[in-house]
Amino acid sequence: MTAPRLRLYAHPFSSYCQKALVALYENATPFDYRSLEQAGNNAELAALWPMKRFPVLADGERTVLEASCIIEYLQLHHPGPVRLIPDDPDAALEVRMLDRFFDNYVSTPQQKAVFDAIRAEADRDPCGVREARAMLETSYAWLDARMASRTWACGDGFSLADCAAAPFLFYADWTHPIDPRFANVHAYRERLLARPSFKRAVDEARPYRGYFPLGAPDRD
Ligand SMILES: N[C@@H](CCC(=O)N[C@@H](CS)C(=O)NCC(=O)O)C(=O)O
Repeated sequence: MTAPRLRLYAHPFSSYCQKALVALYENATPFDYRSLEQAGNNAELAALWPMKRFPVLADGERTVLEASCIIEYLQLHHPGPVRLIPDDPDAALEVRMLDRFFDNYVSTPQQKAVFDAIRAEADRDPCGVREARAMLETSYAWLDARMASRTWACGDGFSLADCAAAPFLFYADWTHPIDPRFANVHAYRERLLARPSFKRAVDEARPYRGYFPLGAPDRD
């Protein structure tokens, strides 16, 4: 058997990597998982992308950065039966907009709170963390109203936006619990957790839960 052409540099516990993994698993796309738990793969990642952020996808000589762009790239060059970006340009715009929402207004404040906790006491930014937590509250409220009438972020079809929502809401709830009054967000998060592609990513990340700086809750 020939080795898959695609190489994904990723860590199973990373939310952005899970976002790309969900897309790969949705379409059962063959790829070589270059786990960053293995030191040699970190050196390869650094050679491809000096920022050393992950995930990074390599396809032959081509390097693709950023989880959203990886998902776009997969649909263009390695499509499968699940269309994560709709063909209709207007529907695609809505999907990309929600993808940006989950990245900028859920993941970014969630990571702010987590990374602050691993800084030395003197370097912490309590005001920034308060602002991040307030942003998460606003995001939960906005999303709750939106999800009252939808199964997935953009309606009936699972999309790029749901690939983002799954890991970002997963860790956001661990970091800044979603209030029970946001029942539509909780129900959406549960649907995402039940989706086989994301369930697989969550299960693969289980051995690393000890890495969560705020302490992983005993659930999910
Ligand atoms: N904008 C990037 C963000 C990627 C990112 O921040 N990944 C984290 C892991 S979840 C990372 O690389 N952390 C290591 C570091 O910051 O050095 C994307 O959408 O892929």
